[in-house]
Amino acid sequence: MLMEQTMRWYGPNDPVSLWDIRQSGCTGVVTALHHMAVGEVWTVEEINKRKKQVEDAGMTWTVIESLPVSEDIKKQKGNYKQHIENYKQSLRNVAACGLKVVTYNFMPILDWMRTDISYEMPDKSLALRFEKSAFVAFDLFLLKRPNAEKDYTEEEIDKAKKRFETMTDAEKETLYRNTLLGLPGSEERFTEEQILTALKEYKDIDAAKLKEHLHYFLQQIVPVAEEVGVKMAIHPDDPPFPILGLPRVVSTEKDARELIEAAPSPSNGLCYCTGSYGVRADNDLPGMVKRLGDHIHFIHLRSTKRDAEGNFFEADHLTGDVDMYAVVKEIILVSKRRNVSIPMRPDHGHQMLDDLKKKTYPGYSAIGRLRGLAELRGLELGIAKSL
Ligand code: DNO
Repeated sequence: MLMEQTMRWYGPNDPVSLWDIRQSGCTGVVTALHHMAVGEVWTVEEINKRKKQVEDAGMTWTVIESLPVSEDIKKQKGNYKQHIENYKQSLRNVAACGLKVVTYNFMPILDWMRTDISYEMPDKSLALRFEKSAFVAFDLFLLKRPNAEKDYTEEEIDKAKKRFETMTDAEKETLYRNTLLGLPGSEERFTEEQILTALKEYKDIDAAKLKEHLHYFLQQIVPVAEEVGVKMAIHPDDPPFPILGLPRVVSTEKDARELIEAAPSPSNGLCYCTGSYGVRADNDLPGMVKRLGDHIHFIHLRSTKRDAEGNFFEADHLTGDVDMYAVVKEIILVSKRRNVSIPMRPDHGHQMLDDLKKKTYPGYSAIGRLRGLAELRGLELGIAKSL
């Protein structure tokens, strides 16, 4: 069975409309109640309101991305027990509204991070990029995180210094804004003080501890998800390595396997994101689908191109380091074996053509994603027919 084609929609304020998504050939929409405070219960009424908007455009709300996990839960502090109860209630409510897949992540404080959100490609379209030296410069000289230099080699610090010296004030300001971009779907950015305070709270939480908290969270919520028929799909860390001294615990196949084993259930699964896992050369992407395929409930397809310096940019969907042919082939085989149509979305896209004149959410302009989706759809059909 072919994957179900979806696109992310950030809700009524998204400059990309539901009809744009429908015209891309999607049958499903991926969205969230971005206006709800993290930790609060999503009510049936609010969920149904959103669901109706999607259905009025002739599509289904296929996946929730994301039902966010509060910082208290990640740190096991403050109100975390209440937040876990609220999360369970939200799961019951989404199930009552007929929704079946819930994506979330367990990245401390920040979600995905890039230093550049308009990196010019040779064809003049714009891509998202992570530049190592710029990031180190941000950490050391803009944020001035206490003890940050301990996380870098002398050579890295040296390069960052040189890079910083080349930057104009406007470039520094842009770097600062890009790096501290708030959560997806929000316009707000963290202030320096907010981020430094938030970072301090993680000083006693290393990777082992954060993993423990993740596994505990799963052991609490997965039985409820199973009972109400919802599939949980954890999104990997983006980028898949520690940043700003914060641990990241969903970056590799081993991490994924451990979290599945911590709460075994058909409801405890993965959002398989080739863009995030693919930044690490040691992640075997097609092999992960083959081995973890039974647990994949949602798929993000995107490719990055990395270099030896630790930089990467988001390439076209079919180029870059991801062997998309091999990945899609494995997905087709797994879907056949399981007899399911797994929802997918083209993750991100270049800002191009008419979208260069528009302001859209970084990575989520319409035309670049449409290009990615069209290419992926053709690739999948071609492979499926030839198998
Ligand atoms: C970025 C996205 C992530 C993802 C969340 C899921 O574009 O892939 O922000 O939605 O991490 O919880």
